[in-house]
Amino acid sequence: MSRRCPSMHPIRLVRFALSGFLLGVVVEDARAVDFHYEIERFQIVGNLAGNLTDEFDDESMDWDSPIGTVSEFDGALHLSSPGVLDASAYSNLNPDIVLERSDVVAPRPFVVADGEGDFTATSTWRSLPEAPGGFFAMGLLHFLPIGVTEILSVSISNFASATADAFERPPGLSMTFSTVTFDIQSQALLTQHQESFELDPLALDGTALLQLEFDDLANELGAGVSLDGGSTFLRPFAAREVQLDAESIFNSNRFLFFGDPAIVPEPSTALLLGLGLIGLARMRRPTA
Ligand SMILES: [Ca+2]
Ligand SMILES: [Ca+2]
Ligand SMILES: [Ca+2]
Repeated sequence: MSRRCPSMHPIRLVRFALSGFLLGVVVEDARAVDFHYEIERFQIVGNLAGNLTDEFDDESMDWDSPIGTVSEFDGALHLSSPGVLDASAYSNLNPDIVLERSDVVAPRPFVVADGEGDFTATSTWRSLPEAPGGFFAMGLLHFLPIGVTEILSVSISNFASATADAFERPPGLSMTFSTVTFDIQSQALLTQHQESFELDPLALDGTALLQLEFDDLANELGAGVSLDGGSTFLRPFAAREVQLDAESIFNSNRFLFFGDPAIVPEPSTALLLGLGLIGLARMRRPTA
């Protein structure tokens, strides 16, 4: 355990580990968007959980470390605006990316661990994200040695062209299997590996199921998306090797839910903004 971060108190390490991806740097920005994602249920079958479901039907938001706007009512967990504006999460991928985040961590009973058997984790979302920057995801956080945290996630995005370019993903509706690592202390994004697959809007019935499947023997995680209420799953990506912790050390092996629409100015907006700033600079010059 001490190899991970010998000088830090476990509680602080938890906070660092989660905040690295959940908080980032809060920025003032006028580009906030309206969004509202609803999770109908979350279920894990296998591993430590056995067969555990949260239907979100007790009107009590009892999940952990919420940021932005997270609430429970009407039989669902809601991730909605206003979120926390975050310009740092992908700043080394593209400095134009600002996320508006409403995120939350699944509570303790949903913890998993290496060596405890296969599992399938499935979340059911009531609607799909809307353009220009719609994005939601289910992820699994665990530690790598030497102060690095890794999150594997499956997501659905609906990006207009500028946002899609910034993320290096296809525009429109797509599913992405992503692995990111970040430094626990500095919270800097270290690596990102993502594969995306375009979704056919005609195939949708309005709901989306996100799934992560763990093969304990092979130590591999697979990602799937269902657009027909769970009858069939799209699994266009190869499973990825993952070395989960053998126990949940300092809150590792936790499931995370992200409602993080991305805000990237379209070129016309950026151009107008640029022209406006030039105009402002010229106006101010005589008095400077
Ligand atoms: Ca429900
Ligand atoms: Ca509840
Ligand atoms: Ca294993």
